[in-house]
Amino acid sequence: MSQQVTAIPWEARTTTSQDVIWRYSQNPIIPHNAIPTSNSIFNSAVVPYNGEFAGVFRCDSKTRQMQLHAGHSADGINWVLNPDRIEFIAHADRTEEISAFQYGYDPRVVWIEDRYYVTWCNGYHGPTIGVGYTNNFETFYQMENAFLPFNRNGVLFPRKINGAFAMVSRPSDNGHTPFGDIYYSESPDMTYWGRHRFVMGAGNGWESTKIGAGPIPIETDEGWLLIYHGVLTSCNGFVYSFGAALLDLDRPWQVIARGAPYLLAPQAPYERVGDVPNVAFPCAALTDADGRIAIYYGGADTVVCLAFGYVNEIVDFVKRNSSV
Ligand code: BMA
Repeated sequence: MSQQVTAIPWEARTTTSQDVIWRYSQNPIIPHNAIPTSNSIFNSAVVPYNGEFAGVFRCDSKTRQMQLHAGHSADGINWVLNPDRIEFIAHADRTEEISAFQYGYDPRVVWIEDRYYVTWCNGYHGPTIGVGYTNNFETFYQMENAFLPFNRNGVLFPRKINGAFAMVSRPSDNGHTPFGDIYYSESPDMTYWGRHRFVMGAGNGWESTKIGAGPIPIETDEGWLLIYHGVLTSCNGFVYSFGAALLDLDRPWQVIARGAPYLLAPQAPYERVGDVPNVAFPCAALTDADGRIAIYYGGADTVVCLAFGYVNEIVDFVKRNSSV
């Protein structure tokens, strides 16, 4: 299974941009109605696959069920999504009584060792972290949930750390959680998770209500680059922006630096207007050998968008503007 891609989506920074990352001029890249049954398509995860790209997409249906669909793309921008939702097959150790599908949303996807793992917010008496895998984006297997409810934003690291699978997550409640900190957990086998560590909590301003990990952390010489969403509570409700932090490579619960300003806040029309206004919610990022990064994020819980930058510029920004 090749992890190499010829080219990630890219558009150069405009001469007028003063920001660390910048939006794709052709946003949104996936409209709300890309498949006949969808009310909205957003908060989705993509990876390199066989020289092209594949992904798992959050498609809320016209009955307003939160569902996961597979998709493929030659260029990472133009996507063909499967009109039928993913029907997970129970992995060998998964017992019947937890197999019924309630809902699935906010997927993340990562290649670790021999397969693509998928994590998502899985309905099991409330939201918790579902774990599954695929090798071909056609057949998907579901393993045990990683945690008890309630939990959201379970994001795997792309390799074992200290011999164990590693994941950050955000314990929560069964509603529109008005709190939320990021924790680190590890597992010898992707089933039993423990050794939980506090990573970081809600901060100032744009991230004052709650935070949650976004794309799969990116390994750099300076630490794991964690792009994460932060939420503030305005008089009109939650506002979802995203920023970045650097975590220690061997002890990722130790925060080396945390950018005080956001990287991107909902300011474009497709982030401000939609089913849930004022949301920019990242779930995936592609990087290339030249240090470029393409960040996939949901706009206003309605569409999929792209933003671009350079990994080293984001790392420098986080270090220069660190609040820790
Ligand atoms: C969170 C999740 C996200 C969503 C966000 C804003 O709780 O449901 O999928 O983007 O709220 O509505």
